[in-house]
Amino acid sequence: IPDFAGTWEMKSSENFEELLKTLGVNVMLRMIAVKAASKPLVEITQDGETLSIKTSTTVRTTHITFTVGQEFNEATVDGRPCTSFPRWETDSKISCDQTLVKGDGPKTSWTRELTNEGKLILTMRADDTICTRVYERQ
Ligand code: TDA
Repeated sequence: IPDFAGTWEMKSSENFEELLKTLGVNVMLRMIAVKAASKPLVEITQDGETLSIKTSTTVRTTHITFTVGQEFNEATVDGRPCTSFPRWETDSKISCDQTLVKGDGPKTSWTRELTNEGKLILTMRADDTICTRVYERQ
């Protein structure tokens, strides 16, 4: 099992605003979100296949805890409650499909992968839009 634990800072981000656009977030909220999301702090603790991920920004802090293979509740990037199902896509990559608790919206999911170089790659997807963010340990 890969070790995701650590304090991570973001080194690059692609398509974050496009993702919000696909999710239907209006231009004013997008501006605020893009600025806030440019400097996230990600703190991960891990116990076996149970991960706890705290993501802090100036406008929103989220904290999720899940065990790979078990459903949990979280929210999509635009803040809609969803049920998530994380599973191993490879030895070092967790892939998580999300289902909205109510209403319809774009199909969303995320992946978190640890590379051989010790980087953490987060992807977030809404329909065909994929945002990729690369983190390194602080
Ligand atoms: O883990 O790097 C990550 C993603 C961080 C996302 C931060 C989102 C900040 C605020 C979003 C507000 C959305 C408005 C609808």
